[in-house]
Amino acid sequence: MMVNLNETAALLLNNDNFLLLCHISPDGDTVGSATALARGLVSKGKKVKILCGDKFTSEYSFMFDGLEMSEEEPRFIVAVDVADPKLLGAQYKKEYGGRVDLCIDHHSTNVIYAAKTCLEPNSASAAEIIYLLLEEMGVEITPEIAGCLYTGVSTDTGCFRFSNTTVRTFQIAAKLAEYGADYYNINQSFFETKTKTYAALERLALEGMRFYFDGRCAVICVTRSMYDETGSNEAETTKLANLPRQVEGVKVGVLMRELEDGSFKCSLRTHGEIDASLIAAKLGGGGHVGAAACTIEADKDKSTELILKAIEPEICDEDSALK
Ligand SMILES: [Mn+2]
Repeated sequence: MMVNLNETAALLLNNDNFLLLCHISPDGDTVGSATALARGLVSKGKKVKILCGDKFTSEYSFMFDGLEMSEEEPRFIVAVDVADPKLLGAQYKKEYGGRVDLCIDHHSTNVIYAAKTCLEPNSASAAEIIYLLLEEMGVEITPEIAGCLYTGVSTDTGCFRFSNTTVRTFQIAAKLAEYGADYYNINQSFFETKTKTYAALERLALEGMRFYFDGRCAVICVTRSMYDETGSNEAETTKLANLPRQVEGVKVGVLMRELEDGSFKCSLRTHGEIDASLIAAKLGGGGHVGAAACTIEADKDKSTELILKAIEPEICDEDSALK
């Protein structure tokens, strides 16, 4: 059943012992949304625990500062920014996938798996929805909550550069700054500072960038051996996803990264005129117009072939008539 903000706020206020679930390969939006919601619920006297199928990296740790996690058995399960139960990871999918009480999300590809779903596909981030929800619940927005939400809002929009950014995004960001979000340090941490290992991985990945379809598609590929070579790790690769699209003339940017089992996760980025989620959906994935992902269970060559085949009709559609 679909629920609006009002109904969602009432649901949260009328329940207790919450478990908030984040998606695997956690990003600023899923973590920022979960921690902000957790803080809001705690301020209303509720007990809350947050879980994620993958470990949270250290750049997110400030969002958990001073946030007390409940040890109680969860009674109300909320997934935030999770479009599909498989994004909970194998263990939590098995444990909780079939009994999520409420899903708060902004992915148009949400498979509607929760008992109740609060979905706003035009929202640039889940954090924007959480902000409106906390206001609806009468939660006082502290500087800590504002910082968590600003992290979600800024990271899902690439610091307000992506095509999903709206007037409302700026309005909410301004509100969050007013409420005391430490936007300078958050921007520095997520958009300026690179670890040495990431810088090495980026150099290696860019060296291997390949272009297809007259330069309209750029692909970079990260293999497991690159982690050994650079000391980097999978968590650091998320930032690479935006790089291929930065090249002039590129309409679809692809990051392929090899997973532990040898399959390839493909992250797609477009400028919004080509629907990345349509391409990802052909291979069992999903996401947004400007950013989507899928996992291909094949080796590097076969995975590249399959992703290019999925991209070709979308990228060649309008221009092929001109040739
Ligand atoms: Mn998101």
